[in-house]
Amino acid sequence: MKRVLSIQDLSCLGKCSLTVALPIISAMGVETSIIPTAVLSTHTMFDNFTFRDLTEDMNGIKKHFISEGFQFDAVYTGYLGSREQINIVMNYFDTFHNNDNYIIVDPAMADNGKLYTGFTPDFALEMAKLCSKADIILPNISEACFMLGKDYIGEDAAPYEIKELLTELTSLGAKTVVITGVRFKKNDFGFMGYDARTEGFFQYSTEEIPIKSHGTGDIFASTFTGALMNHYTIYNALKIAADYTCACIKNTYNDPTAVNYGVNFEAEIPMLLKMIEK
Ligand code: PXL
Repeated sequence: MKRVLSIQDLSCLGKCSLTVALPIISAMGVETSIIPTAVLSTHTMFDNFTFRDLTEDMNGIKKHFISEGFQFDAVYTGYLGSREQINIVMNYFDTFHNNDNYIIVDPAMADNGKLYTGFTPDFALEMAKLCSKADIILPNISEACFMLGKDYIGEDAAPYEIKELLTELTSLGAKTVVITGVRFKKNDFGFMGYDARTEGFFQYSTEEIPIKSHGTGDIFASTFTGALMNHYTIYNALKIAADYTCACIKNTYNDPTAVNYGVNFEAEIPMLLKMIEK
């Protein structure tokens, strides 16, 4: 069985980061080890959330993993709480990266041109350093702009502008860069990517569902990681992630009882398993 290590926060309520990565990657038949970097009462879109920083535990966990000789088929990171945590995670990459595994970074820190509560532009530049050590990075348009120290180009940026971001991000060091949340035209929403080895661009889109919700980037990145571990190519794993994320958002849109702080990813897990023939 493949084994993934996911490093991100544990938000008690809110359906994001580890509470999304664990069920989705596990459901896809992949062992999911975790490093919870912090425990929050909710994700940061709620007011008055609590935040228990677990930075102090991160090095001890790594040391123990090394002493046990644990290896991972992928290390996947999402939301990280501080520059110090980013530095520790870089160290995890140095320790656990090898020629046969993947380092996947979702630099979860911004949306709609705004950094999440508690983050500064300096934090984004540190995240860019983390991305330089990854095989595959999955920023949205806001995160891409912040990491490049550029003005936000907006959600309706033209394809040539996205392509510019992609090539600039590739020069940071990742082999495959994928920008998520790209609107190709009205009602047509997806990702655009660049493979530095083939110097080729690629893209894929699904129908755009007219609601925005938290945690959808985490659903996309987790599903991508799980599909990659199920031997899909990078492009096909990204397509599966886009189709599943779209199905989750659609399910939520059609559910009058749905919550407004996350999407109904649980209800679409059977559909995901069918897609990967499990
Ligand atoms: O979904 C990204 C995410 C992860 N973790 C925390 C967050 C967010 C987005 O708001 O607040 C704590």
